[in-house]
Amino acid sequence: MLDKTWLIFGCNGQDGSIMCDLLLNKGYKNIHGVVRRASNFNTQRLEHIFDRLKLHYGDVTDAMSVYSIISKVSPDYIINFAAQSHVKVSSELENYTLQTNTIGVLNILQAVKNLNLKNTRIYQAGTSEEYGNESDGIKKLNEESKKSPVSIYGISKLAAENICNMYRDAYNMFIVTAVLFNHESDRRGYTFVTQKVSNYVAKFKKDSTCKPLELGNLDSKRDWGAAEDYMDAVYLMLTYKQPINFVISTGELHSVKEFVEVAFKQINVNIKWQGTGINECGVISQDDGVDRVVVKVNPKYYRDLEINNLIGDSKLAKDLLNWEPKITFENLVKNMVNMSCKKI
Ligand code: NAP
Ligand code: G4F
Repeated sequence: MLDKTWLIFGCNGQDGSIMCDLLLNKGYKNIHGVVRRASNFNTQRLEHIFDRLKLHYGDVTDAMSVYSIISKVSPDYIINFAAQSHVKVSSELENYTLQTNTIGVLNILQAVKNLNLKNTRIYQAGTSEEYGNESDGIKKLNEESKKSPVSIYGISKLAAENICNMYRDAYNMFIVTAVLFNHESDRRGYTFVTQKVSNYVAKFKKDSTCKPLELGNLDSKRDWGAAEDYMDAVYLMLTYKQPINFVISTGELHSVKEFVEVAFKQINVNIKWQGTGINECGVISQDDGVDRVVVKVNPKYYRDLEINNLIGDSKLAKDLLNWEPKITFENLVKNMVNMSCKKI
């Protein structure tokens, strides 16, 4: 088992780097990763394990490079984490998002099919963003729920999922497209809301006179889990006896405001909310009795179409994989803030 070869597209991102750690900790030795050439170092998340990985330059939009890497490595497992993964950015980089997130996957599948790698198992990173506004906050979304994406990102991922399902059925390939809900860690990119807030709280702790944090929709709610738990689920799904598109989530819903409150609580700061809409702000009480604004709304962070509630039901993963999240929401926020404080 431990002699199996893994190939991870997007290995230097949040999930890719955590997956590399997980596989190394399990004792796998043949772990290949694909990174894009950049004008500066882009492998910071892999620094601690750099010498234990076999890295290749590549880009999922470049079919030739994808084919040539897969042909050279002949992997037992392929994980495709490569994506333009930012929902808001997908409204500005529409074609690019579809090229990377949809055609990129097709390039991987075509290579595996054309190379006749019949035993290669493939994981494609699906997302709760594919559902769009199908939950009212009460209804938990599962494997059967309708998908009606409201962003180019969601559309690109749903198209990728459909292509994967078609390849799985038509060519009898082992392909899993799991639908993972939001998952976070101290390796999260700085423009996602959880890391943006955690990083700000750490800055505020160091210098409480810093400018207020600017956020978009404070009322949207997400089912935030810990990336480490979710990578355990990816491993279980890929090594399960059959390919099933599981939903991976915590089943808990929290608002952006709540995330902010819990994050500030880690440094013993109590946030109160005042105003409404774009005038809403998070304030702290000061000794002189005057409230000070530390969080305010900047509409530039609003989405064209927002998903108000995203909450999942992972009963199937619990029943078949015995997977359950271990890290609570409070501990996730605490870990992210603590790590941000250490980095600053
Ligand atoms: P991430 O941190 O943004 O990582 C994305 C990775 O893809 C990075 O390594 C990035 O490399 C690489 N990449 C981007 N475009 C590429 C291209 N054209 N060719 C090759 N590599 C490319 O995202 P993540 O949070 O780890 O998420 C991993 C995957 O899961 C993504 O597909 C994401 O859409 C999906 N997903 C994430 C979540 C979540 O909450 N985190 C939930 C559901 C699904 P660079 O560093 O060069 O940009
Ligand atoms: O952190 P976010 O940008 O994550 P989002 O859009 O839910 O997408 C993440 O999760 C998806 C799974 O559902 C992944 F597929 C995707 O790749 C990515 O990892 O935003 C979360 C919420 C949104 O409702 C957003 O409108 O936070 C709200 N928000 C409020 N202020 C903000 C901000 N989001 C960002 N990025 N920046 C803000 O200032």
